[in-house]
Amino acid sequence: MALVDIEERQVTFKIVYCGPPLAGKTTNLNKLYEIVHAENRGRLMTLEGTGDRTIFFDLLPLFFQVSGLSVRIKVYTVPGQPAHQMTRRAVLRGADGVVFVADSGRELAAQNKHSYRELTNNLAQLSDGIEHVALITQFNKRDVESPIEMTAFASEPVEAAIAEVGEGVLQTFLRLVQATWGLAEAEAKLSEHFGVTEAEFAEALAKHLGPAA
Ligand SMILES: Nc1nc2c(ncn2[C@@H]2O[C@H](COP(=O)(O)OP(=O)(O)OP(=O)(O)O)[C@@H](O)[C@H]2O)c(=O)[nH]1
Ligand SMILES: [Mg+2]
Repeated sequence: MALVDIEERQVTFKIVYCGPPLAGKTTNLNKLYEIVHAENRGRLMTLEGTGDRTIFFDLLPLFFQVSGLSVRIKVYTVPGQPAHQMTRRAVLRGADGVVFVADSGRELAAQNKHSYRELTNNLAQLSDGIEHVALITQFNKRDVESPIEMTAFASEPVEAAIAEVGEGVLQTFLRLVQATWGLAEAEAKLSEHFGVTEAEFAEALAKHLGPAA
């Protein structure tokens, strides 16, 4: 559930990038950092082990204002390597929105499925119910030779990306954050408390976190 502070007029969302090893979770975050206006982001924290592998998590804080409401978005990535299952659970705790980054490599279809199952199991155990978390799948690495078909794992929305060159990165993120707002609106009546409609939020989100001029 999003952190809603009515007196301070502040909403905080936690977004987590999950998915199989080397699918491009950290690459998404790096590109997001490059794309977002400097005044709307904090420091990008990455914790990598050998060979650029995430060992704990990466974190990018983003923020903007809409109609006097302060919106803070904490964006995390989890480590994909099998050994880090406990870390993934810890980072996922309290997530309001999740991007599942699937790898489009043909030989990786089974690994995607396995990782998606682990994610949904974790979400079911960690949250009040998986339906309280916004979820989107991004099929990354669309540049590989004969990429796998883009089919949702359940009924979640799907986006294509080539994160390495920034393609689809912002689109995936904005769509997920918008869905996250939608869930929080349904549960905490944000528009009533803050006088910000879903359309106003979407406009401010795209304006402030969109590509730097
Ligand atoms: N061909 C191709 N390679 C990509 C793309 N996005 C990322 N990569 C490469 O995939 C590798 C893994 O990327 P990371 O972002 O570190 O993957 P990760 O999911 O964070 O990996 P872990 O933290 O170990 O789980 C790197 O060599 C990236 O350059 C893409 O769109 N296309
Ligand atoms: Mg990583």
